[in-house]
Order: sequence, then C-alpha cells, then structure tokens
Amino acid sequence: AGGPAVIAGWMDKHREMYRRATKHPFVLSIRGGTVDLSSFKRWLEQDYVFVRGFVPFVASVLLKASRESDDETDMETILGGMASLYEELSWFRTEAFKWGLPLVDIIPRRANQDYCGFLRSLEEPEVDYTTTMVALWAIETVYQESFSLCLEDGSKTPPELMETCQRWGNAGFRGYCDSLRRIAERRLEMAQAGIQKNAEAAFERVLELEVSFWDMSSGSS
Ligand code: HMH
Repeated sequence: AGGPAVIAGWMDKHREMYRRATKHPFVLSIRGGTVDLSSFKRWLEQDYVFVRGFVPFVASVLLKASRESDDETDMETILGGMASLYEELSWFRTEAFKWGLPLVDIIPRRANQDYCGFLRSLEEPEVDYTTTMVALWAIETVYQESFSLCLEDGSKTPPELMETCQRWGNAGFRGYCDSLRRIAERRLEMAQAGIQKNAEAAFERVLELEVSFWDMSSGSS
C-alpha cells in the first residue's frame, strides 16, 4: 500500500495546520524582537516539563526500533537523539537559572498535560513503530522549523534568546530531523493502509498539540 512520498502528500494536505504550528505568533514575536519575556519564561518552564515527558517516549521508540525495525541503523539515529536530550535537560537548568527560574515544582498547564498524555498513549506496546516514528519526526521538526525562522537573515531575535533558537534551529538538529523523516518515510512506504492512517492521525495530532503549546506559552490559554 501507499505510493512514494507519503509525507510530502501529508505536508500538502495539512499545510494550513503545519503553518499554524511552525509560524505561530509566539515564534514570530521572538523573530520580530517583540516577544514578551514573561511568555518566554513560561515557555521555558513548561518545555522543561515537556522534555522530561518526551524522554520516556523517545525511549519507547528506541525499544520498538530494536524489535520491529527492518534497518539496524534506525537505532543509532534514535540513540543519538536521546543522547542530545540528556544534554538538553542540563541546558534547561542552566538557562532557567539565568532567567531566575528555579525549575522545581512546575505545574504542567493544560496544553502540556494533554501533550504529555498523548506521548504516554503512544508508548503503549500496541502502537506500532511506524506511527511513533512519524510522531517523533513531527515533534522535532516543528521545533526545528520554528526556531530556524528566528535565525534567518533579517530576524530581530533578542540576543539573550539566540542560544535557545540555535538549540533547535542549528544545522545538526536539522540533519537529525531529516534522518527521522527518511526513517518515517521508508516505514510508511512499506506500511499497510491502516497503519498509514494511524500515522497520519498522529501527525495531525502533533500539529494541534504544538499549536496549543505555543498558545499556552503566549498566555492565550
Ligand atoms: C512542545 N515540542 C515541544 N517541545 C519540544 N522541546 C520539542 C517539541 C522538541 O522538538
């Protein structure tokens, strides 16, 4: 089932939602230099909690890759991503300290709870590797696209936010996202229609959850 370029087809079909996730007013306010710093701090605290929930999800994808993948190099790609997350957690603590935020007892807001709940649902053994790989690719790619916008020529990103934007906007992270996309695409092209449908639903859900996460950070929810 499924012709080539499954993901390209989805990107076209869901381009409006994709645009809302990757060109959110919060991100555009960073890029334009008008970002409200209390929103940025809220985003930083909430994203730290998100990443702590994201690590077990990535571990579950690694576990599925080790059991279900047809290509043994998938494991190294995912493991590399996990290694970066180890470093990322300490980056969050250092960054938060700079902003005077203790990062203890942070209460996850509604959109964050929903997102972490969705990740936990994907950790179930019944959810197939292909669907989780698509979700992993989409989650990482929304951040990569969003923050790379803030690094483009002509952007007015405040200097104190540059490190954050570089974390997800850099070429190495872009390469990681490209690798995830190649794995997801390969799996989708060999998948049955039912699995493709599940994976597409996961892609759409990630986009919705990302929009809500940005909305939450901006303070509009
Ligand atoms: C909400 N989505 C959210 N936070 C992150 N750190 C990532 C994606 C990583 O790409």
